[in-house]
Amino acid sequence: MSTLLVTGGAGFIGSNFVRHALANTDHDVVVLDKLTYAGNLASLGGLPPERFRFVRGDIADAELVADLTAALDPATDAIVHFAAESHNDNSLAAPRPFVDTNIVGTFTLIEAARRRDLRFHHISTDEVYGDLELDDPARFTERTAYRPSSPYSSTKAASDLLVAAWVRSYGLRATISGCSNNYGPHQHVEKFIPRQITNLLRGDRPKLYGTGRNVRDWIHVDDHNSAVLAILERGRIGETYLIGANGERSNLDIVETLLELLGRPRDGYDLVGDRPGHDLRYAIDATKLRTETGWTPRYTDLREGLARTVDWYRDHEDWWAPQKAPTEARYSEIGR
Ligand code: NAD
Ligand code: TDX
Repeated sequence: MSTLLVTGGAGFIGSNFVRHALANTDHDVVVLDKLTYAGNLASLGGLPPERFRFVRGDIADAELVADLTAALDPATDAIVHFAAESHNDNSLAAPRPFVDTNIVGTFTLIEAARRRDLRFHHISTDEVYGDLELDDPARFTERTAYRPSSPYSSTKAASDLLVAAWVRSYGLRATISGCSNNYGPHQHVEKFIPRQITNLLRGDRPKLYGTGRNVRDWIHVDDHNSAVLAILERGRIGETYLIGANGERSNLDIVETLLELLGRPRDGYDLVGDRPGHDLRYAIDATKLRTETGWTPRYTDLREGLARTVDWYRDHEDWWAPQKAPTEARYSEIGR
């Protein structure tokens, strides 16, 4: 491959992917991003202009998408599709943009990809499978039935089904990956870990939904992105691969670790109201990805990964400070 068209490349995972791909492969990168509240050009600063181009626009804009894909070579190039409305709490408050971007946007891209027979990789999430009981020995696999809970996860599930149908009916050369919860630099402060880190850095208290017992399976964003490259290079067309790094922790555990890393008392958090429909536990079995592609995660020490993430937010207040007040204003409107 020589050029990757990366949608959502100004967001958290997409911007880390662009850096990762430019540093670790020979691909050039074109980013298509609408720059919603979640997109930030500052996350793409300092990239080599001879290998990187930014285009502001909507993935649901069929004309723009046709223009950009006309420039791609089906023999060598690919679309890597990260763009989405990604936050569950926002989806509960206002679901419409999730339908427009996650469903209609994905439809627009796969229509363009099939017309030009372009290789397509669709980024999805473990949330399409709903949740697990805390004591369930099972983890999600590629064969788990879809059972999404929120407007966010149901629109991601719908987009997965569109891609799978385009593979079967039109021969679209696509793969799908479903990853667990990511953490790392450049994540918007609306999300759990950066919200708590930035609260602590400003002298405020972390906010835990419900009782804090919900479990998420954490993976460093660079491990997610190395897995995406492994799937692009070695994944089988038509297949789904789950990405996870055995990082299950309760939300309370994460908050206690952050409090300790920042030298605050272990009980220095607030319990706030719960998220409606709040998924209890996610857990990924990544055996298929590991055996078929040989991928392994690099960040296996979550405490160490969190410590580095705290350092990043401490050193980059200029990046996150403008997001903080509007984000907390949205949370106070919903009482969390
Ligand atoms: P994010 O919200 O940080 O970034 C999304 C990006 O997409 C932003 O730059 C935004 O401007 C852009 N965008 C939104 N609507 C657009 C549109 N209509 N056209 C063009 N660009 C648009 O999201 P993220 O956390 O980086 O997630 C990226 C992808 O990974 C999503 O598909 C998400 O479902 C998936 N995912 C995320 C996680 C996680 O833990 N964050 C885990 C698994 C999967
Ligand atoms: O302030 C908070 N307090 C809290 O207890 C926030 C923002 C969240 N939470 C809880 C809710 C969840 O149990 O923390 C957990 C993680 O919350 P989010 O960061 O909102 O992530 P989640 O809802 O698990 O979804 C994430 O992982 C899967 C991403 O946002 C999705 O894009 C991805 O698909």
